Amino acid sequence: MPNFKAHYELACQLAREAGKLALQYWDKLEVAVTKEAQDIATNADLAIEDLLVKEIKKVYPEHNFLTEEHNSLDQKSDYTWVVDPIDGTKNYFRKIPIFCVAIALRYHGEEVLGVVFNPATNEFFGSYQGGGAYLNEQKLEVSSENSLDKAFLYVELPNSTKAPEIYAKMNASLQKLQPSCYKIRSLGSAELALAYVASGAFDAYVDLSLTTKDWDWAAGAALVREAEGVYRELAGGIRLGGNKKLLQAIEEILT
Ligand code: LIP
Repeated sequence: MPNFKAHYELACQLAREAGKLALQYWDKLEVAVTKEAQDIATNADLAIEDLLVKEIKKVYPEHNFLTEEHNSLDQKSDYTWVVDPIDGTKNYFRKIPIFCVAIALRYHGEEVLGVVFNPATNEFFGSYQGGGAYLNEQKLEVSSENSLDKAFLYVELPNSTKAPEIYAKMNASLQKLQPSCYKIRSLGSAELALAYVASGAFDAYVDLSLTTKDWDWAAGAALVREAEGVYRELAGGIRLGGNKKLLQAIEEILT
């Protein structure tokens, strides 16, 4: 397995530059693209993604890219950069400081590096395989809570334009989960939520939306795994992150 430290250092430097740009754009935001009825990209999303991809390409011109906006590129490389310039755009657009720049690297399909940076709070989460997971200078480990009835859960909910079958499944899962745990929260940034699972702030992540894309979770999955946790997908498409025992309890409730 190669060493990913140099890739990680590049990702950290670029995430900081991207974060600076996100704050600079905050006073001159415009909706640049309306994707589906409730899905937007701002001028900042586009500019930040362009910056990240351009700078990574300078160092790794042969790598693949999987990005939220318009820079995906398959060059049949073993390496794929997964980039969400701003995860939580709807929060960002409304000046709610719960959003992040998210950069992940996959090697042969496995997430080996994850950086999640919220420039509004200066929380910088980073990890690469074998290097530990950190929030700023603090080393991270997922929560050791394994009783579901005491667990503080992040639940990812779908956008409101999705198919009714998705609501039916989500409602059925919520009806089982809510009375079984301590408390449920949803913040509007899956990447940031997974970073908070890596830090132990949330005991587990439960994605009931069935609609998150790779760039919504790849960096967070790397962080959770490097913080001694597990990130995985259940057969029906629900995605979970947290410690192994708690995830087992959640899986039992949901299946
Ligand atoms: C969001 C996703 C995010 C998820 C939110 C929402 P936005 O879209 O990117 O990962 O947690 O619920 O769907 O706000 O970035 O357009």
